Amino acid sequence: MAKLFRAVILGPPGSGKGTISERVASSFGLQHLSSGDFLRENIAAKTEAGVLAKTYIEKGALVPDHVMTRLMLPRLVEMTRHSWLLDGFPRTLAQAEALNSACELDVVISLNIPLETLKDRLRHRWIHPASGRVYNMRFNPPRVQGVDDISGEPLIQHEDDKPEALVARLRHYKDVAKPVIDLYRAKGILHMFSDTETDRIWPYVSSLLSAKIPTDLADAQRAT
Ligand code: G5P
Repeated sequence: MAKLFRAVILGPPGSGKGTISERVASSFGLQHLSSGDFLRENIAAKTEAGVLAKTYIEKGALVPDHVMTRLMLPRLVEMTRHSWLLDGFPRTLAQAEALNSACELDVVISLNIPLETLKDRLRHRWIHPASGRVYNMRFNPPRVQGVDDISGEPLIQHEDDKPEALVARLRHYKDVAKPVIDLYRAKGILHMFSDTETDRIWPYVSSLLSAKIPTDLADAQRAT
């Protein structure tokens, strides 16, 4: 069997992790595993972890490490036969160490986006809660202000995209991300990309992955 490929994408809230991950999934066939999506599924299903996580997310705070590792690691065990890109986990050194003990990573992509760009993007992000469709009032606006294009239902802002929570998230991100970035740099698997636009970062991410992912694996992943 071809060697599997495991990657992580790091970056502050609004840095484009989700957008780039979707492109990686469709171009290279990796499974996109998003800790934020996973948390939102648990919140919607009112699981014990979801109910607990909601109180942190609404404040713009990180969900405690023991809750995150208990949610994420079993999910990765289910994926032992797949190549994946992990988006949003690990966020802290404790999470990175837990991930280390569970699997070996091939590549870590780190997005380095100016603070003003992040604030601007997230302030304008609205979602349709039932479908998870995401709009950006500047980048990707709905046809009618405040209303989902398909269902006609109202759009809402994530609690953690509102101004009070947003500033707390961005400030905290830098402090907790530094030791994680240092760890992966020391392992020699960190690749950092700096720009204000996802479309300008994407070609570099794409060529990195083209060089790192074996061709037979990329073909096999697309076929599954
Ligand atoms: P999430 O869901 O992981 P965040 O806060 O890390 O959420 P977010 O906000 O989803 O990340 P992103 O994935 O980095 O951002 O970026 P994105 O969604 O692709 O893009 C952001 C916006 O910018 C979108 O509207 C997009 O259309 C737009 N955009 C993208 N590129 C461009 C561009 O080039 N130009 C412009 N103009 N716009 C662009 O986590 C949510 C919460 O869950 C908890 C935390 O509380 C977190 O806050 N959580 C964890 N807690 C502890 N440990 C963990 N591991 C956790 N994981 C999640």
